[in-house]
Amino acid sequence: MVTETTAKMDSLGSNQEKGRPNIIFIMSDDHAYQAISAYDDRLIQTPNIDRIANNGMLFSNACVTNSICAPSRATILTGKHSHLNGKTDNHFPFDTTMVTFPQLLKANGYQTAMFGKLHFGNNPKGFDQFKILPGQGAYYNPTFITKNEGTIEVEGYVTDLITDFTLDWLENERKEEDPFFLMYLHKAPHREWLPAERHLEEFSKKTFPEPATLFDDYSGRGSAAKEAEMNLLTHMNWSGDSKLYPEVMDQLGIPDASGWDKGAFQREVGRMSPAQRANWDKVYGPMNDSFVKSYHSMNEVDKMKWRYQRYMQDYLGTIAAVDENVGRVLDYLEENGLMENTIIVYTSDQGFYLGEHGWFDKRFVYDESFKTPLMISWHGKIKPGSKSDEMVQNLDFAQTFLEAANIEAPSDMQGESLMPLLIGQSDKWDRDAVYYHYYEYPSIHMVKRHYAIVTKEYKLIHFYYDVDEWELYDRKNDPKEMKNVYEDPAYASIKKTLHGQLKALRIKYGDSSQISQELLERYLKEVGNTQGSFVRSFKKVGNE
Ligand code: SGN
Ligand code: CA
Repeated sequence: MVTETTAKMDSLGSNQEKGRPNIIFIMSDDHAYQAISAYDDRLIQTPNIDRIANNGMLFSNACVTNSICAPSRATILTGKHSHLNGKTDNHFPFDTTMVTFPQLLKANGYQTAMFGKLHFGNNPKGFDQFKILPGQGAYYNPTFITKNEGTIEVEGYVTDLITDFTLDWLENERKEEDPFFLMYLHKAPHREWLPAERHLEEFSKKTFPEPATLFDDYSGRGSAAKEAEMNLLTHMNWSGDSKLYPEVMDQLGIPDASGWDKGAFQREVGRMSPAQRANWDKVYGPMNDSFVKSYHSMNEVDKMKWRYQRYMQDYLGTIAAVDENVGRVLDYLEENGLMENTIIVYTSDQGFYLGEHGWFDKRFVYDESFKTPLMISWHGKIKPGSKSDEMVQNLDFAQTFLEAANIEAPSDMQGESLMPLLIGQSDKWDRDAVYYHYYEYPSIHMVKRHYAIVTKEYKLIHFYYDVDEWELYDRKNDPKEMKNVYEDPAYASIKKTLHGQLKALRIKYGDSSQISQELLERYLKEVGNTQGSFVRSFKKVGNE
């Protein structure tokens, strides 16, 4: 019997074989869609990233299955939800026995390379070449783990260096005769947000509009939002994040509440060469001086406003370098005739809070962290300037790329190929709900374990483990997600329908209370239940 795939593979003549597209997967770390001008130009202009949207399709409802770094990457590479690929949180290393789509691309004649942040606790499989950051990596003079040269220390700024490696591979290592798959993975704009020297001054002078919910008191939500430790005023590090010199904290009597605030500053700023440090001090010295002068007259509102501006200056400053460097890569592709048959993706491992609900960080299924930027261009296949509001997920990349490369996807992958949407056959796309599950708790930022179903109209969430709370949001009428309507009688029938749909989705994806329980026990055994900024212990309350 001839299977569909064999037929597909047999029908590929050598010319068609050559016609298989190259794929460049550009992903930044923690890049909020609010900070890409193709989505929203109030905070920053990103003309180069926007080129991908202008040449292709912009997705306004792209989302992740689990809003945290390494789990998102594992979902991307395996095409499976966290409970099946095993990478539920940042603590456990990736299970390298999992099949990933780059392995399949490589086995089918693709050249494969990865540069930048992976965060798996082990090296990637299925890559001809890689230079990756150990763990989170550093902004200044970072270390890289390489496939062929062991560990190397490189002088320079991380975003520029990852791009240098990428361009060097395209120019000097890539063979013209075979298609390639390239993962170009930025560390920026991950915490502690250190912009490149050339952007320090420019961004330190900017003032940014505040989000409407900066002073959210979480009154319309349950205990998960109230107990999370992501607030700009109360949980951000003064030195590590807001870049006060440690001695300024001492001088002003600001305590090191997290226990690693000053250490975080030293870890990053301490890496700079004397010349880099001198440029840094030129900008951050005066900023520290003026803060010392005004600190004692500032009330809590003033402090929150100051911290928001400092946060945006540094966070967006790191994005300026990402945008410039994406431009370098796009220019190279254009100048070398590679735009013709290359799929270019720009995305992030998840979204991020830029002061909405008073927060930074991610993890929640609430929109700013659940959604993620996504734009894809492919000359001649995707209509330039097109848009999609379909609920696509990071779960879908593996099957999309395998289909583009004419390779049959393993039957246990759980996504959907985006191909119908990309080529304008949206009638062949029928997903109406997605599934979400976050696990890393108790841990830094203290976002409780939860799972959810999300449709275009509603979001039904269950927080479990040390609580047993449900939340329901009306996404159309309450887009900022300020009011949990779970107990509102007006939503009784919607609630019932969503519960049924959630149950069906969990069965479809193979998730269950039993699996959650096993994963919880694994976590508590290995990580403990006293993580977070402050030591505490937990009593299990809710069955999920
Ligand atoms: C670090 C950050 C956290 C962040 C996690 C996970 N603190 O611990 O704020 O949530 O990484 O981020 S830091 O001060 O050490 O940077 S993730 O992108 O890797 O998931
Ligand atoms: Ca991340």
